[in-house]
Amino acid sequence: MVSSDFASRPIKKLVLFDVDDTLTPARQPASPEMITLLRELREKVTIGFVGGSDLPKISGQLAVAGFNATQDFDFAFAENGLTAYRLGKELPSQSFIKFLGEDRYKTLVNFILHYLADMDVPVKRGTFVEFRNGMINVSPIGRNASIQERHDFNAYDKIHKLRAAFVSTLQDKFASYGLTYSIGGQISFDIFPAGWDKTYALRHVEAEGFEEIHFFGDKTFKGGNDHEIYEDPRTIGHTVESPLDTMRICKDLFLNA
Ligand code: M1P
Repeated sequence: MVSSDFASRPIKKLVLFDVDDTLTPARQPASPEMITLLRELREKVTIGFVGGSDLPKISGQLAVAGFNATQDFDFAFAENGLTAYRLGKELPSQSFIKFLGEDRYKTLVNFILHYLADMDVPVKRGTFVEFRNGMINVSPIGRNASIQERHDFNAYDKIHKLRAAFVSTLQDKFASYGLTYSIGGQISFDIFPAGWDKTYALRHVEAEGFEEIHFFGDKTFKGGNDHEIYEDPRTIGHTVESPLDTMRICKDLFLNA
């Protein structure tokens, strides 16, 4: 039976969403129409997001028309669920640095910084390694890139596959560290302990007694950062092409059913 906190929803299902290119355009704000849909959905089902980014970035993208990411979603999972909220209250978490230890982290980040310094990309901006709670994020162009620079790098990397080569080098060099590398966005890749992919978030919801857990994501292909949770037997996965696609499927499945 579903937890009493969610018993008033007519449909006893949990609907989880990836953020970039599922709820919003990549690293950009949600549309007012998406926010309206999320509010309507929450009248019927329990809703949550599972994003790879950190909470400040996701909160900023969803802060449209007074929407609050941790209050207006039942479950808010940033960094794949390493930062987690249930009904506005923060849940206990683990950390990347505790998992790896300072010495191994230093060896890893020193190698990354040397590799980045030797890497030739059309432009370089700032913040090449972002240290987060549950992961680190590595960007050859730097996280301070503008929207146009992001699009340009993404197109360049589709041809030159710099991130894929970088990841492959790290996989070989640090094979004993127990890490996973995930190219989830346009300009960077994430590094986190094996198993701390988006399925990590499911441990926070599996005891809630939902009849079904749906997951919507755009990068559900093998190697994409939605793949593991999409394939997980605990979820019913939906691949979407855009936020508009997400809205269309949600209306069909949960609002107009
Ligand atoms: O879409 C999820 C990814 O979003 C950002 O990627 P990028 O800046 O490369 O577009 C990052 O926050 C990344 O950690 C995250 O997985």
